[in-house]
Amino acid sequence: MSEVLIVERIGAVERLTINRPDALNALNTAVRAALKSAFERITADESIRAVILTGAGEKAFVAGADIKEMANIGPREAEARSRATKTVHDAIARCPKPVIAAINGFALGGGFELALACDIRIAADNARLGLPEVKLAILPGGGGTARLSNLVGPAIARALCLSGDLISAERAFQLGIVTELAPKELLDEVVLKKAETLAALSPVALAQIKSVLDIAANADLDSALAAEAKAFALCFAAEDQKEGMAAFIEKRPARFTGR
Ligand code: DAK
Repeated sequence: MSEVLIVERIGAVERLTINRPDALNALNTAVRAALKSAFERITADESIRAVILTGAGEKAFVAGADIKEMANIGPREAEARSRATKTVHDAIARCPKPVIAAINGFALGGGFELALACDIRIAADNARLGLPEVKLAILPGGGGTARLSNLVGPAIARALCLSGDLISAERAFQLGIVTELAPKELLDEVVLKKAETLAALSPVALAQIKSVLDIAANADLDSALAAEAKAFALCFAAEDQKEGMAAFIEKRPARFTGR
């Protein structure tokens, strides 16, 4: 059996490719487990400074949770899957390195939710995104309702969740769901360039920014601002801050070490 997750290292960037192209990379138990352990490993590996998540083949990023695996389960099993899905999303959120979703085709249901758990979404111009769960008489149970509402506001989130309609990459870009579009054949190149740019930044600053953005998304303004002030101060305890500012003053590129 071929591996469900292809792992590649390109300098300080790790690319994870979900590899079930015959099932449009649908998320089954094996893929979820592989993703969780990959992100735990990446979190602990200082040499990895940015991550790309994408799908194998020409057609899909991820076309959702595996419907065939899910068709006959009961509520208990559904709850267990819900927990398993959350652990994957938590592993991405807790990973202190930036994670870019390279959306190379359909990003539907659990696949859209997986992309929403990433930090940055870049899509091929022919990609299609949506939450079609309602058409299967279920709901976006992997954070789709909440994360999408946070991202685009309740009106658009309601329209997408309740209709199950798919949207084009262009529409997703207009809505701010994806931040960049690339011609399909250039997507890998564009995403790798972005990942390499992020990988050259300070891991200390990136980790603090991720953590503070997460707090800002979930806390009241005072708590978020307090967390931001603490994280700002923490950056000044790191060598990277000295290096970044010295490099600016000396008009040279900075060499960040994460110390
Ligand atoms: N699961 C399993 N197999 C899938 C699949 C999926 N989600 N999507 C596609 N495939 C399979 C097809 O069955 C087909 O397999 P064979 O028949 O060749 O064996 C193969 O991939 C190619 O698909 P098509 O022949 O359908 O390709 P088309 O180009 O005609 O259509 C499509 C592409 C993406 C429009 C279509 O495949 C499609 O509508 N797929 C289903 C999309 C969908 O409904 N996705 C949402 C699934 S539900 C949870 C968290 C999350 C979730 C649930 C719970 N908890 C935390 C509890 C998420 C739920 C979902 O994502």
